[in-house]
Amino acid sequence: MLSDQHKRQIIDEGYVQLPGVIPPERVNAARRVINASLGANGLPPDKLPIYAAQSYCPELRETDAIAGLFRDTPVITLAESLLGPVNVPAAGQVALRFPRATINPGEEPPPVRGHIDGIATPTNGVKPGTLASFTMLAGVLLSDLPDEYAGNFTVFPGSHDRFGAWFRDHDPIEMAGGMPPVEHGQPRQVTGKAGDVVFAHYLTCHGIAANLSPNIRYAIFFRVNPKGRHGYRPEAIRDMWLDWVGLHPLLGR
Ligand SMILES: O=C(O)CCC(=O)C(=O)O
Repeated sequence: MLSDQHKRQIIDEGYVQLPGVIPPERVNAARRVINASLGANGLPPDKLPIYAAQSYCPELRETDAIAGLFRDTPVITLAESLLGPVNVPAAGQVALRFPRATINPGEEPPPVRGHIDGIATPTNGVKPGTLASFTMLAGVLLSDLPDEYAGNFTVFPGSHDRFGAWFRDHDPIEMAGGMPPVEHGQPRQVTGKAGDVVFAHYLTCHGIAANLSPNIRYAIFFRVNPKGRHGYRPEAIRDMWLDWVGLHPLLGR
């Protein structure tokens, strides 16, 4: 169950990390089907930019091994303690982050570039001029990540508040044209263990750290909305906690 401290962290920092939510058998089952897919199908070079932006192993996205990580584990109950009943995501994003082949001694890793999801790019499948917003990003780590710069999911704590403040005075659809000029703040790379789960507010700016480790980083992401809510919802961007009913008591609403 989520404690008040977990909930407070979401309010204050825009995300929370919950250790050990997914049992090891499920982590292994997900990694097994991903690795089997890579071995059987390979990675078509012409599809790599789309896979990186949307999902690797697209044929696995709706399978029990991948989509079941949300609907058949404690993740769904935890998510519903924040948002109330949710639309159960039909598919997960298979998010692999590959190591670089060479590392130059003494090289500074590049800074993590932050973004908010749902803004059209040439590869992410979002229709230009629209904003594919949602309520909560849920990430499942399938790799142990003891260190930084291993392809870590990276958040910019507190950025959700700054973006939320921006949208009190701006039409959310403006973001369809690109990231608003809002300070991202300092990045924090998420380290942890396979089976950990991260929940982040839609407005929490996030990105991917360079992978200077020798390993592929495995994770699955789900984009979650309350039941009956689909797609762009400007009122829930202007009023950034509107749909987070599980936080309303702590927010005094
Ligand atoms: O793979 C990751 O750690 C983050 C992926 C991401 O930023 C995204 O899909 O929006």
